[in-house]
Amino acid sequence: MKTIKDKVASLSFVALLMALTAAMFYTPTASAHGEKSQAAFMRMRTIHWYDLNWSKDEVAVNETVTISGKFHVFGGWPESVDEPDVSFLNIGIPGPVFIRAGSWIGGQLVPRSVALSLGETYDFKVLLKARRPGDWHVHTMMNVQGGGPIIGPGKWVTITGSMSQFVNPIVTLTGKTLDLETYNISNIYFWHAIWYAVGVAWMWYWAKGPIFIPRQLAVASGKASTLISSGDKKVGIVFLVGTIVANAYLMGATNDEYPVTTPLQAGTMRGIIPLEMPVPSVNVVVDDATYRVPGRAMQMSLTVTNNGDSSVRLGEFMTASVRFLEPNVLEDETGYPDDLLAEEGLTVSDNSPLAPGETRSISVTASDAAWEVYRLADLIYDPDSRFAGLLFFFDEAGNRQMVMVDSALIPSFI
Ligand SMILES: [Cu+2]
Repeated sequence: MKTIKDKVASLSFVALLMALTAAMFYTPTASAHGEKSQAAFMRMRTIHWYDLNWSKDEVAVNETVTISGKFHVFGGWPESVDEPDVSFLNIGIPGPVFIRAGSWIGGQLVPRSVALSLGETYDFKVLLKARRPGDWHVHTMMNVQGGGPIIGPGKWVTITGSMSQFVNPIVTLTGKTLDLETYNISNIYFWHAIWYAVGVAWMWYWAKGPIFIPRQLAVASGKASTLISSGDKKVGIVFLVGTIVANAYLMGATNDEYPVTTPLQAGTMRGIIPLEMPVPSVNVVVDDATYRVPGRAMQMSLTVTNNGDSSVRLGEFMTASVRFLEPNVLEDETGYPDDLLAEEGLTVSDNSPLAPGETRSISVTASDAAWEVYRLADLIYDPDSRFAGLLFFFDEAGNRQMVMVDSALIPSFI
């Protein structure tokens, strides 16, 4: 005989299972991506994103935004992160608020993973189509197998309009036009509901009787075999045979209706062509680098030699997507995200033009709240406390040279 307690126990068990299953369908909206919590060395010593451009700040549903720019794959890639042999150019957004209509590296379409080479620089472009209205933080991102997602800078983009207006038409290889956004959606709901119901029926059948304690007692007293009746066995067979038959029949029916299918394409694309970068005529040696914790400033002593034929000045230091500018040399006109831009963040002890053939020792200070806000200062607690970044020099004609720096960073707490 079933007691009230047993009934309550089994009902709550079923309710718990249903709640757990339903929870899998619940995906709340997130507006940030934890970009600040990614280890500082990951952002400083892996992929350096620069020259970025988000084509628009505001778009209507169905309109497109292009994100383009360059990334430098740091030659001193950390040992604790797998090398970018299998990398996927992605976009960091909170769910499918945009769809990716296409992405390119070095002018080549890259719908799948690519192999990147350390020390090389690539240009890239991602075409996005707006889907869900709202304010979204849109980041560049590189997914590296064995390394995780490596996040680039994010910029707020507003999507206006209504999601119900969103369309995603494609032409299949057999010449049919269909809208991927709504294609067969009722069919998908129908079959999810059917199998959900079958699953719940299965759970309900086994949880309806007395569970836990009566069964535990039966097992403990050696009567475990009495727990499963011949009726239970029949029900089990009906579920098993029914599921196999239904699957076989439905698979056959689907194959008849859609005779031509191709699998999702995977694999790694090799031979992506990097940008041909001129050998820099400016040579930089990092003599030492310290981070002053109270001042939120990094100070580098550099020995700079100009081997070119035009005098140069230092205009920018960029690390982990934070740009420190020397305001006398460079002003940002690209609309780079404010929180990642230290417009007057770079101070150089002597930034008068460095003549061709001249060598000078300079002290360069990169200071901004971003060191703390973006948790880059956490670097000083790493067992391999190094920083890396890009220095940009400008000659008289405004030509730019990019020089990579990489050095140990010693913290100073006073
Ligand atoms: Cu973000």
